Parts: sequence; C-alpha cells; structure tokens
Amino acid sequence: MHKPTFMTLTRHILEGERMHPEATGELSALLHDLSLAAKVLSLEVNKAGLVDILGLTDQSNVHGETQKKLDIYAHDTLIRAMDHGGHLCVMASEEEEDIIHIPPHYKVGKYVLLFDPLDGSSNIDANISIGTIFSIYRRLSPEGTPGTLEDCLQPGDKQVAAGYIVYGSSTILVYSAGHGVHGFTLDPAFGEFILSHPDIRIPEKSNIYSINEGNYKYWHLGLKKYIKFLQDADNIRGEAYTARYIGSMVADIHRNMLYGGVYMYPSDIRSPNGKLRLMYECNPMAFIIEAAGGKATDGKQRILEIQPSSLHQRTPIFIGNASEVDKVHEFLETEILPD
Ligand code: P6P
Repeated sequence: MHKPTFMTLTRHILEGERMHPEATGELSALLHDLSLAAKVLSLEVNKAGLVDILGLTDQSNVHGETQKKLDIYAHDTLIRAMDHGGHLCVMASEEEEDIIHIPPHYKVGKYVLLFDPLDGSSNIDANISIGTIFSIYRRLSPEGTPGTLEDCLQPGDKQVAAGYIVYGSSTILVYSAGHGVHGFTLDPAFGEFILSHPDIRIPEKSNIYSINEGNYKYWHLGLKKYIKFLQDADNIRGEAYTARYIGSMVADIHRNMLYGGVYMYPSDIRSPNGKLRLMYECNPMAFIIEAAGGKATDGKQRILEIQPSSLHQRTPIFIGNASEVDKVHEFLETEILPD
C-alpha cells in the first residue's frame, strides 16, 4: 500500500479506526485529545528555561517527592484536556493519590486513562529529555456510572492503547493501539504530529544496557554477575556493550527501542519492588515494547500479567530486546556465589 509522505497523527488514528468496523471513534477522539495536550506540554517544556516555571514548588506529591512546577503544570494540563471529551469514566495520575473523577457536568465515557504527566522531572532544570506516559483501558463498571478504582486496577495486557511523548531534541509521540508501534514527530511550524517512525520494531542487535550503576552495592548477586558479564562480553555481533543511562526512563527506553538494548530498574536490598510504578510507567512501556517485538518482565513474569493491587504500586522492570531480557533471567534465576 502506498504510504502517504504526509501522514498526520490524526489521519493515522482515523485510518486505524477504519480497520475496526465496530469502532465508535471514541478511542480515536481520546488519542486526538491526548495529542493536543502533548502539543501544549511540548511548548511549555521547551520554554521552561525562559519562563519562571522551573524550580521546586513548596508542595510534594503522594510519594513525598517535591513536585516541580512543570510536574504540576503537566498534571493539570492533561486533566483539563481530557476530562470533558466524554470518552473517559475515570483517570489516575502519578501526581494524585486517589482516582480522578470526571466532573458531574461532563459526559462519562467507556475508557480509563492513567498517566505519568512528566517522567524524569528531576532532569527538568538540566534541560535533559523528559516524557509523558499514558495507558488506556476499557472500563469494567457499568456504562454511565462514575468510574471506579477497579476500572484502573486492570492487568497491563488489558490495555487497549498506550504510549509516550518524549520532549527532547524534538517532541515525538509514540503509541500503539495493538497494531504495531508508530512514532510521530511534532512539526512546530504548524503544530502537527507527522509520522516519522512507522511500524517500529526493536532491532535484534543490542549492545546498550541502561541501569543506575550507582546502586551496585544494593544489587542482588545474580544482577551483579549479569552486569559483569555485559562488561566482559561482546554481543551477538561481536560488539562490546556500552552503558547509556539518562535518568529519564521514557528517553532511555525510546532510544533502546530504536537502537536495541535493555533498560533495568531492579529490586535491590533497599527497594524490594524497585522504584518504577506499575500502572502508569511499566505497563504502558511494556505494552509498547511487546508490540515492537521486545520483552518486559519483573525478573520473573511478564509485566503485563501482574495483577495490580494498588494504584501507585512499584515493580522491578527489565525491558528491551527479548534475547537480553532472557539473558538477565538466566543470571537472576541462578543463585551465583560471589567470586
Ligand atoms: P534513579 C525518573 O525519576 C525515573 O522515574 C525514571 O524516569 C528514571 O529512569 C529513574 O526514575 C531514575 O531513577 O534512581 O536512577 O535516579
């Protein structure tokens, strides 16, 4: 099929919708509303250095982390963009302890949206890439009623769509609705997301590993042995491994998905469940990476099979090339004695 060179996100979503006769267009409209929020956030993130919205607020979020002004701005922007479209019955955000109800005067829809409004926000003041992550489910509770916590606590393999926006050298929106992974770069000249990365597949070649090696002393032995293995080994193409760690999960995983590689935030002696959040960081990124041919586990099971028990629960994560994630498992499963 001839692929038009000027494929906008809106057109791509609508063409995806046409593949499903039963589609009502609600998911398309939801994704379109998300892309509008992404444009607004891109504008603010890219001028954050100029406008006084850098620096810390005097507030902290549910996790006790001091919120950056841009964190709160991104959270508020997403809610304002998404709460009145009539497609959602409930939302949940990293920045809000409880679920977020649709205001009573707005129509309630059939989808659920969970998001991390600004992942990697500790990097904001250093002008390092940061990102927004989103996860979409169909509701479980009866149509027309307010959404519930149970609507939000569904395993990741029930997602109908997921994606992220990276605010970096350019702003790119990557999403999957279950039919491939597609990347769209924002053309600021006329504010459109243009298809720049059709049908992303993670390359089998992988010589990048991403982990915070500053936590080495807290790692379990199997992980220590794996990282040592990487530092001594060559990959399947005889290339030495290289360490790349930005401190922004979205940026690290986006790079690894394009170049090949594995991102790890493991459990360790200090943090038995790791650091990253299951519902609005790991599940959507796992949905994307599996749709691109990769793998994402918690060191034992697929991220997408974890049955959630709370909105902000953490999980260890190993995500990237299937061969690399399998290799990690080999080391984690073998209790290896230190040298
Ligand atoms: P550490 C950002 O705070 C984040 O949630 C991810 O985006 C990032 O990969 C990780 O935490 C960085 O954590 O402990 O290595 O600084």
